[in-house]
Amino acid sequence: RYRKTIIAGNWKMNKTLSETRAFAEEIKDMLGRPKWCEVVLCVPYVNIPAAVRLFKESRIAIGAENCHYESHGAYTGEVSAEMLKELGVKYVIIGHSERRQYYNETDFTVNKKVHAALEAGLHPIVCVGESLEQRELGVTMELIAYQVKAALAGVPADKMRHVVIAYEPIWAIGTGKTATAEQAAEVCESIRVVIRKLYGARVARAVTIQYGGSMNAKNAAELLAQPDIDGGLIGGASLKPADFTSIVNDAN
Ligand code: 3PY
Repeated sequence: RYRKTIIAGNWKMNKTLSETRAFAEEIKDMLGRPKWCEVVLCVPYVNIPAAVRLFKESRIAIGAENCHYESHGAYTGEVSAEMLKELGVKYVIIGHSERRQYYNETDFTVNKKVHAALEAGLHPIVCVGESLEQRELGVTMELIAYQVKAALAGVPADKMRHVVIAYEPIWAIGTGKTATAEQAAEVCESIRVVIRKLYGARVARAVTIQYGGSMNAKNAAELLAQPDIDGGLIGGASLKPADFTSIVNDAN
C-alpha cells in the first residue's frame, strides 16, 4: 500500500459530553483493533479534551471540525490550530461545504487555514466539492481542480504527506443522496491527477483522498473498493457506534 486509508467521522454540531461518553463506552467493545486504516472522530471543540481521553483505548484519533487561520489574537469566539494541537488533536477538517456555505469560508481562507494547521503540526482534511448546479453545468472537474489548487497554494511537497483531501459533492451532503461509486471514483482520480501535476507522481501516490457525502454502512464497501478512494469522511453514520464500526470494517 502506498497510502493510508483513513475513516473519519464528522460529528458536526452533535453530541453533548455525556453523549460522547456513552458513544465511547459503546464503541469500545465493537471496534476491535483496526488493522489497515486510521480511525478518526472529528468532534465539537468543547468535547475534544474528553474525547482525546475517552477514545485512546479504542485507538481512535481525535480531530476538530474547523480552526482559525491565525495562531492567536483578537478573534472573539475562535480557536487556533495551536490550541487544538496542545489538546492532543491530530486532524482538522478544513473548508467543509457547510462552513463555506454558512460561514463565508472561501478558497482564500481555506488556504490560510491549511497553512495554519500544517504550521501547528495538525493533519488538515481539506474538503472540496461541487454543487448540483455546477455538476449539471458540466464544470465539476474544473471546479474541483481549482479548489484543490487554491487550498494547496504555497504548500511545499514535503508537507503533503500530512494533507488529506476529502471529496464531498455538496448535493450528497445531508441529503441521503450518495454519488455512485463511479462518480465518486472519477472525481477522486481527477484529484490525484491534479496533485500529480502539482507535486509529481510520488506525492500523488501517497496522498489519502477520501469520499464524503452520505457514506453509510450500506454503501461504504462499494465506495471504498474504488482504487482512488482511500477512506471516508462520514457524517450521520458516524454518530452511531454500530454503523461507524461497520464502515471501519469495510475499510480494513
Ligand atoms: C456527510 O456525510 O453528510 C458529510 O458532510 C460528511 O462530512
